[in-house]
Order: sequence, then C-alpha cells, then structure tokens
Amino acid sequence: MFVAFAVFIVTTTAAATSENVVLGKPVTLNGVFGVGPSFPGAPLAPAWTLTDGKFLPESTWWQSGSVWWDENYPAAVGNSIIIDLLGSYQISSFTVQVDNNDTYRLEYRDASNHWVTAWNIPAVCCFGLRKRTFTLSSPISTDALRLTATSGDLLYSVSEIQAFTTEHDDRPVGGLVIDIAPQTVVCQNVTTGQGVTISDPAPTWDCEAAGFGVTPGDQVAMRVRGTVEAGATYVGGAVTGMMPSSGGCTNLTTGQQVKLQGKSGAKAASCVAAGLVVHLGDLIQISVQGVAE
Ligand SMILES: [Ca+2]
Repeated sequence: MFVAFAVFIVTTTAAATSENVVLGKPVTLNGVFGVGPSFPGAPLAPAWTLTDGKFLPESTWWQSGSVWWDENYPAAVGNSIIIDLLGSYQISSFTVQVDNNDTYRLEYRDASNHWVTAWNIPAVCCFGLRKRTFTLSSPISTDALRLTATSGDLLYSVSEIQAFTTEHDDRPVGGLVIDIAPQTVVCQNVTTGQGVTISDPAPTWDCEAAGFGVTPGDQVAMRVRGTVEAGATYVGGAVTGMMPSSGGCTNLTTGQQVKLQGKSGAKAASCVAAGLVVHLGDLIQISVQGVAE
C-alpha cells in the first residue's frame, strides 16, 4: 500500500511541471572563444544565446550562430563555460545542443564548491550541432553548471544548455538583481490591490518578509530601480515564487526601453541580452508581471 502511494506521488509530481532552470541565467566564457586557425573569421554568438531557450536547427554548421572554440589554438585549450543559476535548484534532466562529433562534460557545483560530473555527453551521428538529452538516476541540487570539451576533433561548439527541475518552487515571492545597485523594490499584488515598497533593498529581497501578502494564483508584479555598477555585463535579475508572463527594462537615464525575452516562463533575464544599452551609473528600472506560485 505504501509503495503504491509513493509511486503515485512521484508520477504526478513529474507530470506537474518541468521547468528549465537555466533559462535567462548568466553565462561566463572562460578562455579564448571564437579564435582559431582551422576556420577563421566566423562570428562568435553572444554567451547569453546558450541560455535563451532556443535551439538552432539540427545539423547547423558548427560555427554558424554558436559559441565555438578551436583547440588548435593553444590559448583555447581548457576553455570552460559556466552558468550561474542564481540560487540552488534541484535538477533531474539536461538537454544540450553541441557539435555532433565530440564529447563534452557537464558538471555541477556541489555544496563544498567542487565540480562534480553530472553527464559525460557522448558524440552522436550525422553532422553539426545536434541535441542530446539525459535524465539523472537521481536529482542533484546545485547553483552552477560547467561545460567543457573532453575529446573530439578539437573544433568544439555549443548552442544551447538546458537543465530541468520537476520540483515546485515554494520560495517566497522575491527577487535579485545582478550588476545593479538597487534603490527601491515595489511588490504589487494585482489580484488583491496590496503592495509593499522596500527601500534600499539588499541585492536579494523577499517581498513576503516585507509584509507582502500573496496566495498561489494571484497576479503579481515587481518593479526594481537601481543604478548600473562597474563592470556590468548582464544587468538583470531573477525572481522566485512567481512565474513571469511579461517584463521589460527601461534605462531611465537615456529613455530606452526593451521587452524582456523568454516570455514563456523565464525566471531570469538580462536587460543587455534584450538589447538595452547601459553605462556606469545609469538608472535602470526592471518590471515583471506574472502569477504567484
Ligand atoms: Ca540557444
């Protein structure tokens, strides 16, 4: 009886949600990318395209719209790609789209800051950028992923990395910003009409701890204003406890506005990836609307 009940729970949880926790998250390229003697001159796709939720057409040429590197160029040997998940997530499966005739390794950062192999990605048939999918025998919890090449023809490329959780997000409604010094956060419950304003928030905030009342299913909105920090490349943020349906960034200093991409469930987004031009000290506003979880 107990066994039958447990199986039922696992089955329904898995069916309930499958969220790509990598979507919109910051990507760091460590090493030298887009340089090499074999096929020089091909453009290098922006790092954020690896977490934009979009695959290239299967069998796309390895250097066309991808993040590529050529280990015939000595400085590119040992390149790695790191994705910051902006929080800890339980991950059950992965999908990547990488060059077909190489092997790669996807690792996760464990609680003691060591990189641990999650998946040795095999070479596959055919030609060019090809998807591979892998389900872990048991889920892992981590806040960062790292991709490296392990063997092949020394010509490596990646177009998409995805990691899926089947866990419900029971974190409070809140958020965080990257590359922005926040000045104010407004949390608005559109369903009830209640709102709270947090002045001088930390870079990570919790609307509910600030007195925000919310029930799953409520329409909620969040708005953060702050100034661009030195060395900014991402300029964006992430939310918890809500599933966004739309959002946007405004540079209040220049007046430029952009819509945030990944309307289909991205809980993180970069204003720079969405096309916002920023300078040190600009006043930025990020708005997001969605449904409380
Ligand atoms: Ca992509």
